Amino acid sequence: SKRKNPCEGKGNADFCEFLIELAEYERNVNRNIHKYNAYRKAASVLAAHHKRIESGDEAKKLNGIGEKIARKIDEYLLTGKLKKLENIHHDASAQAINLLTRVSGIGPVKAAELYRCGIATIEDLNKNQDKLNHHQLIGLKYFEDFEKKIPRSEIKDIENKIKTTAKVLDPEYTVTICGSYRRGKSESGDIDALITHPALCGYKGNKKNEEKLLQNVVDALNNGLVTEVISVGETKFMGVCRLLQDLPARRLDIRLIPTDQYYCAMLYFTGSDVFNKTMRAHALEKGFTLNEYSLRPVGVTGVPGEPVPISSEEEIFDYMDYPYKAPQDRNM
Ligand code: DCP
Ligand code: MN
Ligand code: MG
Repeated sequence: SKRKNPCEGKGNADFCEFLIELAEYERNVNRNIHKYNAYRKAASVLAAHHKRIESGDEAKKLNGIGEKIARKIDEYLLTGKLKKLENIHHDASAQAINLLTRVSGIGPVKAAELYRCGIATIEDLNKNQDKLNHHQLIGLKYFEDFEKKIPRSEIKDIENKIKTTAKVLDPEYTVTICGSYRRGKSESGDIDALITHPALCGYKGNKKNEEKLLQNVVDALNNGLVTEVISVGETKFMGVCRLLQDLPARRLDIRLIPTDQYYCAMLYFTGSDVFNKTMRAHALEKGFTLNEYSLRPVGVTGVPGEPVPISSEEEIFDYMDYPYKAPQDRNM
C-alpha cells in the first residue's frame, strides 16, 4: 500500500521521517525509483539501529548510507531541518503531485498529467471525474478511509472471515494474509491475501477448475465482506472490503497462487519491499535468482535453470545459505 513509515518512534525516528519524505518525493514527483529505493533502504537501516546516531560519519558506517545521506544527517543535526525539504514544501507542483498520488490508482505519471490539466486538489478531482478510470474513482470515493491504518484486530477478523468462507466452498483452500500484518505490525495500510488450492499447480494444473478458483471465493465474499471490485482476473482480485457498517472501507487484494509457487509468493508478499531487495541480492550472490514465483539456480552462462521444488519458506533461506528470519524480523 502507499503510506509507509518504518520509523515508529525509535531513537532515529526523526532521520527516518525526513528520509521517507525524500523517498516519496523522488518516487512521486521526480519518478526516480533508484533514489526512492536508496532513501527507503537508508531509513529502514536507521530504524533498525538501536542507538541514536550522532553524526553523518557515524551513520555512514552503516550499510546503505552513503556520503550524500550522511551530509543530510549532519545538516539536520546542525540546523534541525533540511533545505531540500524546505524547498519541496514551498513547491506547489510537488505538493500537488504528492497529494494526487495518495489516491489509490493514481501513480506518478497520472498525477503529473492531472496537474498539467490544472488539477491540484481532491476537490479538483471531484470536479473532473471524467478524467479518472474505475480504480481511480474508487480511490477518490474512499480517499479518507484508505488513508486510515487498519488495526491488527480488524485484519484478524477479516482473515477469519476469508478463511471460513473459502473452507465452506472447499476445505482444500489455503489462505494466508501476508504483507505488514504477517510481519506482526500493529496496523497495516491494506490487506494482502494469498490463496492456493491443490488443483492448481504451475505445471500440472487442471485448467477447467482453475478458472473459477478465485472467482468462487470472491463471489462468496461478496455476501458481506467485499463491497467493491476494482479489478478481477483469473489470478488477482483487487477490491474493497468493510468488516462492519461503522468501520472504514479497506483495500483488499487476493491473489490465487499455484501450489508449487506458494512459498515464493508468501515470501515476496510478506516483504518488506526493502527486505525482498536484500534477499534477492543475497540469492544472486549464492547463484540463484529469486522472485515471487520461484527460486532458480543460475548457471555459469547466466541462464536460470528449472525452479527448485520448495515446500516451506525455511527451505528458500536454506538453499541460499541465509539464516532463517521469522516474518516479524523482516521489517528491514
Ligand atoms: N512488494 C515488493 N515490492 C513492491 C511492492 C510490494 O516487494 N514494489 C511486496 C513486499 C510488501 C508486499 O509486497 O511487503 C505487500 O505490499 P504492500 O504495499 O501492501 O506493503 P506492506 O503490506 O508491507 O505494507 P502496508 O501496511 O503499507 O500495506
Ligand atoms: Mn498491498
Ligand atoms: Mg500491505
